[in-house]
Amino acid sequence: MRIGITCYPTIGGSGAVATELGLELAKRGHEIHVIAYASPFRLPSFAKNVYFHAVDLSATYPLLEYFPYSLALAVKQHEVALRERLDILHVHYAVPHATAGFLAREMLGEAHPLKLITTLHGTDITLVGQEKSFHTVTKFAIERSDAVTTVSSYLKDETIRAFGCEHCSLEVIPNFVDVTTYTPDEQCAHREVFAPPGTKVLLHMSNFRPLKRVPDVVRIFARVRKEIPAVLVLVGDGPERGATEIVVTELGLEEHVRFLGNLSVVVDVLQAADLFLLPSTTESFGLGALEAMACGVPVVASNVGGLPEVVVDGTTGFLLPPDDLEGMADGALNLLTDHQRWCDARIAAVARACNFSTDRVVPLYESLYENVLNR
Ligand code: GMT
Repeated sequence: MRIGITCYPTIGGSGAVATELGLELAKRGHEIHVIAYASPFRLPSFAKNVYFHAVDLSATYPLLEYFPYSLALAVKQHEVALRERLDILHVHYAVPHATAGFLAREMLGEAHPLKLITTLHGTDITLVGQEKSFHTVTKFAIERSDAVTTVSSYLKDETIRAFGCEHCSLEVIPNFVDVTTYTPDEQCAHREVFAPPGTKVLLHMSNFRPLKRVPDVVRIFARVRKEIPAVLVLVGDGPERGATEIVVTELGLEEHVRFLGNLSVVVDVLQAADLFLLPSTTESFGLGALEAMACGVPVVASNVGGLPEVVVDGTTGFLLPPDDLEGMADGALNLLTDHQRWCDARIAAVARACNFSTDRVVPLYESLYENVLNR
């Protein structure tokens, strides 16, 4: 199949999933055309069967105080679909990608029947899509997609609750992880970069948006550090970086918290960790938690959204109410001070991650594409 993929190129779960899906489909012989305003952060410089097309954002005119990204995207999607004879256009994150995709498909008309698939990822449904400025057009574009997927059952229910979507069939296709790359590494050489022997490594990875509650990650870590030697490694960057640095200073933890910033390859850092922290207020799936689990890292997280579909409370880690920082610190200590319990959680985490392996999940997308094309 010839498949167009649109996503945000910036660091974030939806761009990661879209790119990994494209790369995996390309390995399976499909031709992939990534259409985005910059090359996605997980796209390597060259991959067989993968082509990148940049959306042209260069137009300037005094009247265009706010650049119409959606229109520029629709034009590029239309152009690429026509030239590359795409069968499928698969857009990730509904706002505004589903609307642009709808426009591109309508512009092509019946002479070139392009199928539009929309994958809903999270705040496109739970926050941004519900904004007054976006709600009706997002609902319209979801309903007019040829197929819609959500990354968890929670997100499917939330889509129906917030948008109705009486006329669309929503299929849950969970996020996935390459369990041949994301594996535990018992001899991880990176560990000693972060922590001397006998010191535990706690890790958080996100785009530091307020809903990720990164300052609270530091507060949980502070409680853990009162009991055992530990360091906190923070991967990512974003609006809450400054607030997080302030909390680190207030708690006198400068020596024990490492900010690594944005990384395009995270597996070796995950392999160095003993525990992954994710106290988000909302999380439709939690891709970072899944990638950590595949590397044998137990997770302590909030019991919100789709996280219970990924992390098994009491087995692969602990899930607690988002405000229960004390409970999360206790959960972390419970695992980090009992070696047998931590080993059991590590094994269970790896086994759980295998349920979301690339080999299991990517064929679900291929089947969906085939069904849509045969309708
Ligand atoms: O929806 C977002 O906030 C953005 C998106 C992203 O691009 O990072 O994150 C969502 O999609 C990820 C991939 O499907 C999920 O793992 C995240 O849980 C989800 N984020 C939220 O629901 C907050």
